[in-house]
Amino acid sequence: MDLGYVDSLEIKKVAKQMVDGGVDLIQLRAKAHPSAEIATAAAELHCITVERDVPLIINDHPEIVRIVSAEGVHVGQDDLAISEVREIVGPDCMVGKSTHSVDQAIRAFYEGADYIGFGPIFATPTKPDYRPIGLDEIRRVHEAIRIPVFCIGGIKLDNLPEVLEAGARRIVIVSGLLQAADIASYARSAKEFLNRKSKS
Ligand code: TZP
Ligand code: MG
Repeated sequence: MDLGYVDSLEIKKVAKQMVDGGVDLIQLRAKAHPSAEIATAAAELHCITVERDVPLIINDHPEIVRIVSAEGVHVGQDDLAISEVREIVGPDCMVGKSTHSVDQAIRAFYEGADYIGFGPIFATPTKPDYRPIGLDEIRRVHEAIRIPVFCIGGIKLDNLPEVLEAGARRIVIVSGLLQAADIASYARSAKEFLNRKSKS
């Protein structure tokens, strides 16, 4: 749920469409909003996600995680260390980290991250200043660490088969989902691909 793509007034509606489509987890990402506004968005979102047992992860703001009792927090390479974040959010909260190479992924694993984001796999307007990792590193990162890896960046329904073929097991879609004409059916189609892949 990136507030660069979704108007604050639409958060609840979009969240419902996401969970209806079978999204397993929602992260709230808001790079250009004041933290009071992000806290309000987080509280609204959490009302929807708890009802459907979908974990809510807050990007960048461990203090908001505490306010709304979200299930997780996500930090980047330039943010607080995992141990510092855990001091704020407590032991029961998931802490994830963005990584942009296999080396960073290994470091996040040893730093104690519960999961990592790994990307951008492809170039993406959502995170424009990063060099794409490409598909070849996906298998390598899964061999290197034993925590969940969420492949992210430029992933859409049409390139999902090749991302899964490259070894991805969990994927994040931001603009592809949020700009879809029908968010629920877009998510449903992505889940079908993933479910089919996990059975094969
Ligand atoms: N981290 C790595 S790529 C990315 C983030 C937050 C953006 C993903 O967005 P999109 O629109 O699915 O490419
Ligand atoms: Mg950050």
